[in-house]
Amino acid sequence: MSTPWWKNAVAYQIYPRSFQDSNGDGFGDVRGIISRLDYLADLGVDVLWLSPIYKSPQDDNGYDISDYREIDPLFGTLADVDELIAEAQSRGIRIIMDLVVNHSSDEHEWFIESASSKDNPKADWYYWADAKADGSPPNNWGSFFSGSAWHWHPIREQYFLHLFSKKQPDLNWENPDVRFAVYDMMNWWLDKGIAGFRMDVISFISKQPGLPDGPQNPGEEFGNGYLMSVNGPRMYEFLQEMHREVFAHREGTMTVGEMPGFTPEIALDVTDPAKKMLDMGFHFDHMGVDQSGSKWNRIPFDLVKLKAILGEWQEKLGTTGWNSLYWDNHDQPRVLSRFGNDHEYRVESAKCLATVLHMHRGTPYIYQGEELGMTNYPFKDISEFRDLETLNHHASVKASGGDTNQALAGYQFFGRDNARTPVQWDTTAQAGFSNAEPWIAVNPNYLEINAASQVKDPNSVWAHYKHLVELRHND
Ligand code: ISL
Repeated sequence: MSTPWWKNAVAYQIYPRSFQDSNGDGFGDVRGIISRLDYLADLGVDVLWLSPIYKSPQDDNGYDISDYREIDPLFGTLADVDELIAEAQSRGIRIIMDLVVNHSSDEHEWFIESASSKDNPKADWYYWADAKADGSPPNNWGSFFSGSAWHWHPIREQYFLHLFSKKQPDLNWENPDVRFAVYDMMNWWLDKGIAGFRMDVISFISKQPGLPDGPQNPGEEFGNGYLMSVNGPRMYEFLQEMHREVFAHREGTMTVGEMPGFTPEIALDVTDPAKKMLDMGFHFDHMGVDQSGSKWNRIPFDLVKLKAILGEWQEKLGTTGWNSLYWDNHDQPRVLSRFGNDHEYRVESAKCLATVLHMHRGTPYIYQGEELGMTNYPFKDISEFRDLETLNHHASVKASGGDTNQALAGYQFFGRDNARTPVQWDTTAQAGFSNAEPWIAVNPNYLEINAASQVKDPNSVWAHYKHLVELRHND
């Protein structure tokens, strides 16, 4: 078998709402991406992963999808996407879409029907359960976005499960109708000419049968629903079925799972081509080296530990499996501010981190702005944050009388909004991102850090990334 194209490729993640605004509404959009394709071709990247642009109430910035076959008007139209695919292709660039099918939006017609009664045709497309005798939720799981993972639905008079926000009900993958509706939609997108998918929290699609309580620490309000829903007993089966129904009869596709709970052992199975699941997956091991307990609790960065983790993944996946390599994405703070020095050694840190990542075996991912050495945002106040994870957490700390100042320090360093500020294109107003006020503020350091100055500077962070991309191609 010939080597798949993605083994010599570099991927670039676009978070569309913060990439480039073309219509002056303060949100990035598909036509904005089209207008920057020459920049991406110049950088040399081979494949673009687009964070979700489907129709969505935008509760979680598009990770809550109400129609998988429509584009949200915020981002454009299906015709714009067709044009993007064609324009990218003419520059030798492929597109992969974000596939968010562990959950949908509560405004998806599937959920609306499912919620309408206990005996409609889609009654068990989601996880529904009666209240306990005292009216409390069916189990002790907490949501990743604060509060219980269960929400009471007044029409159906039952609780539904949501591992993420209450506007992101979990789809019931035990039901084959759900799975085949998803495969059908995936085939529809691939027929349109996209190259594949990044699969959101795909390691959560198989839950522990019976949804048992998770272990609960004394004094904690909720039990650990994560352990009861990650890497469940049917995960391999579902991924293999998906492979058979969607990818087996196609050439040249690419799949990357976002895999909380991924271990090198599981990854070796999942990415072994002979096992026909996924091409690669994102693990989180290296993202935990400066956290302890909760994601907001910072401990000193441990370089030795980081090296050990990266080394272990290289060794254990060996020549059978395949790694996804990343530092930044839309859920992580900027790596430069996190593991590097984002002031006097900003350029050196950015180049060093880039070199380390791109010299590993696997497919490297560049997150928008990483190639410019963009940094965390100097957030001062909770009012500057937009992310529901941060806002929900803040509300729950406040409600329980906790220390909101201490919590703010966590958001300043680890908050996802750090990576979601607009791309800094040039020194004009709003860094060239938009001619309106953006949905989230531009980092004030855009006068110093921007694409326009770096593309013409042979010693810039951008030039360094371009070299690394070239090296990968000449490998
Ligand atoms: O950033 C996190 C919360 O602390 C991660 O745990 C994140 O929620 C997890 O990586 C799953 O992320 C994906 O699914 C979420 C969405 O909010 C993220 O943006 C997405 O990447 C729910 O769809």
